[in-house]
Amino acid sequence: MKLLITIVQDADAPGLVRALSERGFQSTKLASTGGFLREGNTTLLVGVEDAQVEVVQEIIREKCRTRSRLITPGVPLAEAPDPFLAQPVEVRVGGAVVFVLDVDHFMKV
Ligand code: 2BA
Repeated sequence: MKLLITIVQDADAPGLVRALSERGFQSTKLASTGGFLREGNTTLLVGVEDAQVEVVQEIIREKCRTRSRLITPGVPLAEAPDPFLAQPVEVRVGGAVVFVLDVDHFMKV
């Protein structure tokens, strides 16, 4: 069995959870925050049999889009050593970041 720790953008999470559920995959949704943008994102825990990992990854690919975010470095213009440092910078986020972990043991009581 594998555990897919899947970090997605909040906007993609409802559609992904629905699509997984429709295909019979259970998931647990956690509210999380990205360390770089410090914005909310969603972490899904999905436990699946080894043979199903590819299927789940394909659903994730279908449902999660890459988006661009513009961030402005937090240096006041007057204090910036170079005016270009204060220009907004484009950051591409997602579609999804997926960690696939081996599960030693799984039980439901
Ligand atoms: P954030 O940490 O908020 O990062 C958002 C996006 O900012 C990243 O998108 C990446 O394009 C960019 N970024 C991150 N760190 C950067 C840096 N030091 N310099 C320049 N650009 C940087 P994604 O790579 O798609 O990641 C989306 C979210 O997935 C991340 O949100 C974070 O919550 C999570 N994530 C990504 N890689 C991870 C990892 N190795 N371990 C744990 N979480 C990770």
